[in-house]
Amino acid sequence: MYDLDMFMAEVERKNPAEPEFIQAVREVTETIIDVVNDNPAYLHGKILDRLTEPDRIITFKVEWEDDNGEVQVNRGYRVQYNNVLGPYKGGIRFHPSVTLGTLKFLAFEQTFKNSLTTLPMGGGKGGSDFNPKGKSDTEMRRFCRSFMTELQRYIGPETDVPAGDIGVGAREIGYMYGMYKRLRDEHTGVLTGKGRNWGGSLIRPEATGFGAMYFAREMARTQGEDFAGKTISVSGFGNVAWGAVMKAAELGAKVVTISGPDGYIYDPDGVNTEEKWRYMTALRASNNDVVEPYAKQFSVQFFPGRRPWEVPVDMAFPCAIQNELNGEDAEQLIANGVKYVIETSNMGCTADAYTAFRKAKVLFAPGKAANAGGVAVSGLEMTQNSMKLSWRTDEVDQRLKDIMKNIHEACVSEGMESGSTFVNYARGANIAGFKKVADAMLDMGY
Ligand code: 2IT
Repeated sequence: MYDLDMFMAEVERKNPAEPEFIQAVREVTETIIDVVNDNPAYLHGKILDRLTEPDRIITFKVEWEDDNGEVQVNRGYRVQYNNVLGPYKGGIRFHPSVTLGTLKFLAFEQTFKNSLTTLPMGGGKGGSDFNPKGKSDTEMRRFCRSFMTELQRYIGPETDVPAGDIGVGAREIGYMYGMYKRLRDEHTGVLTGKGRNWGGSLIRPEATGFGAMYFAREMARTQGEDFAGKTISVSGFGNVAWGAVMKAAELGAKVVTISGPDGYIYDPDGVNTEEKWRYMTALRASNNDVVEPYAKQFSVQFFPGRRPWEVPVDMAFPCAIQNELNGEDAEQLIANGVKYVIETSNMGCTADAYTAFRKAKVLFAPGKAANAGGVAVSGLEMTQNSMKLSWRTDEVDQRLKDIMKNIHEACVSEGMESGSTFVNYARGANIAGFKKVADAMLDMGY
């Protein structure tokens, strides 16, 4: 039998100074430990011990030259967490907060998320502490090329397929793909999030935000409510937030906030026009990491240094980075009557926030379920690459919708509390994601 406290003490001992990894492991273990303890095969197979150790961790040096001719050194990583369901699959993050612990937590989450998509993908994650803020296009290119010079040894279309994440978008994927192709002389589906003309899937850039909205619509339906007409707060202003605001508008809901490290903007009419979406894209592409100019451009209010969680809404969508919504933010949202929280960033809510939502019976969708649309369309990109063909927009979108609906159903079937319509989505997602990975591990032995 596993004892939660004893098990977690051991995880903490083995992974010192990795608080996010420990947080992610605890959140999953808490919700599945009874399922494990009830199953002799999981116990005999030491499944929790095996799932909390990544298959392989690679770290490497990334040397590059900045525009002043100065030599710079960063650290690159790839965490190949688990490949029982398919090749390692997960994004690459370039952000100054990146540490090995961050990437271990992301790769751990990715393993269960990818399992939920039902597509054949294992879990991985990579990145660097490199900060894209203020970097020129030339610097980005030099860094990406240097990063791929090392990474290419460890990846391949049937081995490990990276994609974008924070700080890595279409441009960076392009530079990395170019370097891979040059070094290996292969044009394959080794990365996803590629450009349209060279193997990328339609809808991939928007997929995470679209998927989160499809998921939220299912949540509302389950409560007998209409998604249309809901007021929504979104944090962030990158790719994910962008897809989210566009799909929310299309489905008839109103997003009233977006945010950056500098603060948030409040747009009471909604971020709901082509012009506003285009402006968001231009802001992000500027590499300045600020949203304030949006407020000036569209004559709306900007709240410097504040987070959007103080605005009263029906639904909140953290779309920026881990632990961006804390216990106090959660209490504020609850006091303002929030009914749904859809974690669209990976582990966007702190453990305190998560506990507060659970106590207040707020419907809380964890990132591994709600944001799985991004990696799901990456999986569809891999399929299209393997078949050497390209699906139409409506084909990809329909598959994305079906996948999000299936994930929602899996969460409901494992997480609905008997005698009520309340769904513990975190428990549902963890159990559903875990079972497939665990069963495959047992099938394959050790
Ligand atoms: O967190 C994520 O799921 C991603 N950054 C997307 C990963 C992918 O392989 O598309």
